[in-house]
Amino acid sequence: VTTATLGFPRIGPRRELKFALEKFWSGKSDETELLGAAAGLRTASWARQNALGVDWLPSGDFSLYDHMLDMSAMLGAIPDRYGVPHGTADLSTYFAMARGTGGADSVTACEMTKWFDTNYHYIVPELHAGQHLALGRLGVVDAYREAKAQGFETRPVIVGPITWLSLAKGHGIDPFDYLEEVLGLYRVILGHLGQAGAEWVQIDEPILVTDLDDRQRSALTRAYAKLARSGPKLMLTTYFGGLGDNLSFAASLPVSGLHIDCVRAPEQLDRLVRIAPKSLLLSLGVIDGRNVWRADLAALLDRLEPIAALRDIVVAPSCSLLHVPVDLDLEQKLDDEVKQWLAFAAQKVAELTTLKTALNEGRDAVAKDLAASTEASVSRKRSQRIHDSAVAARVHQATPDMRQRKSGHDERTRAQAEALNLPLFPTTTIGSFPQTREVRKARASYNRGEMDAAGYDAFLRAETERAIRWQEEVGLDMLVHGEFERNDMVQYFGEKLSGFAFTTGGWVQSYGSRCVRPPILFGDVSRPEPMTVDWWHYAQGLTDRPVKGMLTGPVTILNWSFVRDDQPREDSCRQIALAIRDEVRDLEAAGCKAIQIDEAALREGLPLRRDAWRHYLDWAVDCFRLAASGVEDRTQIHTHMCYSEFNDILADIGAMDADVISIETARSQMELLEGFARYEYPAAIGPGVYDIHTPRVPGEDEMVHLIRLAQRHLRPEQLWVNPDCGLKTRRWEEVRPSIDAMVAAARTLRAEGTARV
Ligand code: THG
Ligand code: ZN
Repeated sequence: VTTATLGFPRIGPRRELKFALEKFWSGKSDETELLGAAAGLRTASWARQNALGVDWLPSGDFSLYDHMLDMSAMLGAIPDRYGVPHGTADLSTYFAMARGTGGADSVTACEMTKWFDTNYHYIVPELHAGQHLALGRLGVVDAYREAKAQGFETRPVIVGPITWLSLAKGHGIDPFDYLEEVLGLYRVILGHLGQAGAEWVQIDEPILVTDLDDRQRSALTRAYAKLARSGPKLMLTTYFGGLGDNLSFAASLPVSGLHIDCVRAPEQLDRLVRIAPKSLLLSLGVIDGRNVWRADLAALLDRLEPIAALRDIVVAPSCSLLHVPVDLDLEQKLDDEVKQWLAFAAQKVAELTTLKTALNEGRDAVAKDLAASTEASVSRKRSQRIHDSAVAARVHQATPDMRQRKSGHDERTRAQAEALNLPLFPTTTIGSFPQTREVRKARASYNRGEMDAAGYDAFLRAETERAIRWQEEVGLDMLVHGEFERNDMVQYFGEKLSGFAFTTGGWVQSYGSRCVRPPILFGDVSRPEPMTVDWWHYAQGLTDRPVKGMLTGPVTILNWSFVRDDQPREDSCRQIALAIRDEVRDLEAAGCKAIQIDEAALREGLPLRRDAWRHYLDWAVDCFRLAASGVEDRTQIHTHMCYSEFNDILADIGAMDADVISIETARSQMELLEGFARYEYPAAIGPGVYDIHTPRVPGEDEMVHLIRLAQRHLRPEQLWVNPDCGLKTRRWEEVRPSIDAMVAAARTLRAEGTARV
């Protein structure tokens, strides 16, 4: 028995990569310094995993921005607009693809989207008709050589061709038209790795855990027939779920090893062992790479010992450790009880070594480690901190009428019109305003204890007041307080709810240099006291215009947290929903007339397999309704959703029964609204009229144009005017003129509308 890791976090234990990248991008360091920092991180990561006892170290798992982008660069899949027709992507092209460039000859970045069902984003490969693919600089070969020179024998990692093609976007062509060309390049890459000395290569095909069509299957067959004879042995790696109906297909591909996810899909282990030929090396992903819980090692050994007696196996995390924080030992503020239940990347690697030793030498050889693991697992099962009978009873007693607004849309619309008295095409924003350097500096200094609570509070109040005054001046109709007091829309609520623990350094890469610190949902959830009412109250006290109450919805809090693995996700979600419901009612009681409950991550939480969608959507919508339905007809419930693909879940968005929904549509030119119209969506919609994901300031004309397009599909009374997402990542220099133009656009159309009447 040996151990492997499929990938280690790249950002470094203290986000060293983030700081090195941002220093380089801002011109304060040069390429040499950036690449030096990156090399230092790689060496440290190999040394650390090696010291912890990993037999199969990965190389090529590190990336300066994203591993999909690295693959695109190696295949020379560089869209024409970057102006390197037959060349290699140098560092500036690489970052231009990732982030776009500013200035006169600016180019837009490639699209970015979620990596399967994780909160990690990859850069979407683009393929055009007549595109020239050519071998680029082979970063993975360099990484393999670099490790070897330092005395580390590694197993290089690449994204597999069928996953790469399946996630690519074809412009006027089908990416699979490029199959043969891509396979030819993969053969060359594998050949180079073999020549450099790599005996094995890890080739990641997570697409195998999704529903495959015939074309993907035949492409897989074709690909592995070809690649199996390219030099190194292949460890075909699958993760994020079970192979399901693709299991025997995957096991029959002509590869030398197969990795499966035994955490998300433990049931596939026995099936695979039964059908896999002895010559196929099995790599079993038994340590959870998507969550932070310490494993119950004795229970795992019960499962693994009979298998290890029959054949050679590799024990591994379920997927790359990219999705968990680096090192639990750096946490100083987690209390000891919760801390002993957790394992971050480094601790997970150590767990693998314990498993391996027990399997090779017997449990006695690691008796102490096994006892500690069992003790932690028993302590977690029995802890008073986890089980709160009042919470369980409340979920159990939640009735159907708690999920139902008092009246239907028409009546609510009338009551809200009277309460709010808004013009046609009301203007608003999604909630957050720029988190400037000053805001972040004040928060950091407060967190370090340098600024006292009173000083920090005064600072936040001043920022909020400034934001309110500015919104009045610019003429927005429904205001927001700006969320200056919040770090992250999920973390903020996690810190206020019981049942959540939070880390000081538990960062996980979201995209490029951006990271998040997901809260850890460990126990039953309740709300000790109101979380947002004071800030809302303060902001509303400054103005006569309505200020929205701003909350994060239960499904998004759940999807962006590390969640319990000792009860179904939907049970945890209902508990969060009831806590949010309390907050909604408190806001209403304080006089708030419009409350936005964001479900940014509802769409992206969809299961990878279609047959699991129905169940997920049913409980997700149920949780939203549980959170939102406790108010009077006159109280307007808003929601916001990111990631514009909604056509396949429109009925469920309708079933959420919000009064106003704001969505991303600016980049798709309102196409999305066709679906809403066809579905006869009854409520109001704020289709984002400009894309906040770029620094570009939109003109009034283009927004007028977009709202006119929107009116082809929706009644004027149904339309709100807003940007397509929150403004926290933008600068005030961009926000001011953009919102100015947006308000002007709404006024232009209002005047036209009145003229027509
Ligand atoms: N919160 C959480 N997850 C998310 C988003 C979010 N996933 C999807 C999307 N939004 C990702 N977008 C971002 C945008 C900005 C940042 C992170 C994810 C960001 N992070 C700061 C950084 O890396 O410097 C740290 C933020 C902090 O101080 O907490 O800017 O909004 N959970
Ligand atoms: Zn959004």
